[in-house]
Amino acid sequence: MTTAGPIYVLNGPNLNLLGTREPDIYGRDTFDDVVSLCRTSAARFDRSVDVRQSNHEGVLVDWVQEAREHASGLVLNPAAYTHTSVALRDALAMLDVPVVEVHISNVHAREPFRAHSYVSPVATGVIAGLGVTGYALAIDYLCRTAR
Ligand code: CA2
Repeated sequence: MTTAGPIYVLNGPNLNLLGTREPDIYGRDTFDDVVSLCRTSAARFDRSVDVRQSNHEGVLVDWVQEAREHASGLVLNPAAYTHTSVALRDALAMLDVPVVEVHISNVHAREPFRAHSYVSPVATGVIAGLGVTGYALAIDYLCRTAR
């Protein structure tokens, strides 16, 4: 029997600052709290996560390419690159594993430019507006479905 690969949890620009401002939109949890939440969620299924954050589009593209080889599933909060990045979308389109796009805030209830995502059409599913709980739900889904 082979062991399932880790679930990659990739986060885009500024999410390292989570919990330091705009608590009305993003809540009070810090990025470290998100890392702990992801680990706990996966551990329930005896699975592991690899949680990363970058402010750089090319780094995120590199990690998505790496996920093709090593991950059993991907949780992605592309942050602002959601609304701008064709490069990220193209990298995701080459993935064979399931991808869950997560947004802490409800992007459809905010400025109109946040309603469009380059990522959603190539994602398996999308969670938005449930706070950081969205990460736990995405990991729960991937643990139940992705091997
Ligand atoms: O709601 C989300 O998770 C977003 O992906 C967050 C992005 C935003 O550009 C998207 O439209 C929606 C922004 C991330 C900013 O990160 C923070 C930095 C400091 C405090 C709180 C959040």
